[in-house]
Amino acid sequence: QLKAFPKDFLWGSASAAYQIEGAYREGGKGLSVWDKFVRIPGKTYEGTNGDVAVDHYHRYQEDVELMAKAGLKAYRFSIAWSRIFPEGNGKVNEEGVKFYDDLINDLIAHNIEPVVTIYHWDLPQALQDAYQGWESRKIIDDFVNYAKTLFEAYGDRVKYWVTLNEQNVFMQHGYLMASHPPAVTDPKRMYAANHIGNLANAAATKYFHEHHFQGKIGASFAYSPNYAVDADPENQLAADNAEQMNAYYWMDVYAYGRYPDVVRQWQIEQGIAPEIKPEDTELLEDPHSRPDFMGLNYYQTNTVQANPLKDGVGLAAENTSGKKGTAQESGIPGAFKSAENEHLQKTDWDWNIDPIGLRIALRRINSRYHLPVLITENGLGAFDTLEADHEIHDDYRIHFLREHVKAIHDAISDGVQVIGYTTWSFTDLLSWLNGYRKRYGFVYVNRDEESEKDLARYPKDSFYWYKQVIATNGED
Ligand code: BGP
Repeated sequence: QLKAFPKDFLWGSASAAYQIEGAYREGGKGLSVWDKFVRIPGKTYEGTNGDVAVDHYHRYQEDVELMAKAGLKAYRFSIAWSRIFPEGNGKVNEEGVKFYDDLINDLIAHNIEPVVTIYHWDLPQALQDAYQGWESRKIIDDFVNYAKTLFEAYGDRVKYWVTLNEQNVFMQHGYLMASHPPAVTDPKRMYAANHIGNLANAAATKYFHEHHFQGKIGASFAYSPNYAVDADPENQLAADNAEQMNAYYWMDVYAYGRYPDVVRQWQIEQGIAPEIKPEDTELLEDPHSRPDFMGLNYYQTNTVQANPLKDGVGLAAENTSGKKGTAQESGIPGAFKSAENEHLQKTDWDWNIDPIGLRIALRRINSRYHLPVLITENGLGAFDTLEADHEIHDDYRIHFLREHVKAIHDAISDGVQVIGYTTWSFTDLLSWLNGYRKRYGFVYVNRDEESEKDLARYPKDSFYWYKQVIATNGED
């Protein structure tokens, strides 16, 4: 007998400020590191940027209206730090505070639970200029001050807070692969900045708990479980290395306040271990710094094999072309490297499609951390076609999501506590490095080069499918 989805399950969708809002210089907003980064030639797909994005800043009421039509129970969005503090700290920009206040009120008026991400990568450029952002411990106080401003402004209405979105992604892309700002390639700097990120995260979480705000708080992590390519113990060890380095290293510190010894040892040997002061450990291990849930962004699994020392490849590489089969090998020398998984299909961007992997991710988080899980992202990036009648027949997306909903159902039946599921994404939006043609939404946003680029919204077939899923609490 399968357990059904809980009655109050948060069926929803997600987005992030930079990817939808546009209005990058309006409403008193300061510039973020992304506003600057997208202007460096060759950094994003055909130079696309979020200056206008899907103009959610001006059209949020229309978007909330559509969410209500789909019957969404929750909507996850992020706040642009530089709308609240144009300089990152100092004077609050009341116009920015009001924008999110209006959005939150509008959501609540439509019975949609706001799930607020405090940081989804758009660091105020002023803080990067002042002290190199995440590389300075000065950011800890600024981040806590920013979070506190949000708790005080919206904490009476917001019950779910996500502190940092995908620390693993923005740190690795920013400081190892140089594909996100500040575009650095230096593992030592990456682990140092990451440790500071963990301190900022812990300090904000601690502040939230100590001041008895209502609601729950946690970070969202991009977890892609690692499989070994076969039963060869060398490859099994490689899969364990990948779990330790790419998953436990990041999630353990949220849940337990400490890094896995195996990774710490490897960092010391490589000379890239971050400095951990006694007061850091105290803060990280403080019970008030513990999250109330684990936020899970799930897209795919990785399959790995042994990686003989020095025969290494870079830490990761991505297909940003949308041409299947163009992803490069990735891995860590001596630890693991990517391998093909003959059992899995791929998206056009070479992401493995693996619904069972979601069930595995949920079970592993449950056994290792004993925390409820909020699935804060999951979805399929694809090329969609707008038909002459403004319909979009995205049966591939329905199929993808249906299989993942089944996997969540199975995990709940296994005993995992899952609070909700906010798919990526509600409307189409900007994919950081892949432009606007990699679409994820239930709602098509018309930005095609040949047409009028009017940013009109058209619900896709998947919109009506999801509406039915929500109405039947997961039966579809
Ligand atoms: C996650 C991010 C999202 C979103 C998503 C899809 O890593 O949190 O912001 O972009 O991935 O990724 P992409 O746009 O690269 O396809």
